[in-house]
Amino acid sequence: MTIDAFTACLGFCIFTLVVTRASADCAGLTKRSIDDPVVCHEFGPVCVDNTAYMVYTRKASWLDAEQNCSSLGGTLYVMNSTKVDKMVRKFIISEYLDDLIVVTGYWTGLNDIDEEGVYRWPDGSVLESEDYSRWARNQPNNRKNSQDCVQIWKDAGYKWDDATCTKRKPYVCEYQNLGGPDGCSLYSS
Ligand SMILES: [Ca+2]
Ligand SMILES: [Ca+2]
Repeated sequence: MTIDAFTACLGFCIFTLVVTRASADCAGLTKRSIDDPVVCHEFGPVCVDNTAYMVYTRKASWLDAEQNCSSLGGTLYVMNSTKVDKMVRKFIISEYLDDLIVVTGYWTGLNDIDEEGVYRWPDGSVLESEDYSRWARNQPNNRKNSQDCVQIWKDAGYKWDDATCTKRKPYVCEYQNLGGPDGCSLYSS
């Protein structure tokens, strides 16, 4: 086995482990449509640059969602580039996930829990003004002084919106360093 093959296998195996753990009740990684029975609450993966993204439609508070992602070896979603933001958005739309559940939006990892107005990713890094962002119109607005967790908001074309962290929403987890593009071939649209 060449080094490359080994590396590819290693990435694949880790990836398979993560996804298998995440999808224990699921029929597989095949593309789903509105005609499928709703037996599965995990959808994906979508892969971008060594990171796999999975959508979980079982609703949870932001904190529970982050803990669920962590327990699977990941974190809540970091949509820090146009490419990633667009890919995940397209996946949600193409899988008709909004038709499977009543949804206003999906939790992401971005939050200003620690300090109002300072948005941080799960690793603690700050969203700076020059960084990629895609806020919905007039957002973030910290409505009623109680919005610290960021969703991708369905009614705003999945642009970003700060929302109340205790609200239960579906969410997106990400799993990093999966060993290259091999993992991505598991999902084919
Ligand atoms: Ca806030
Ligand atoms: Ca808001």
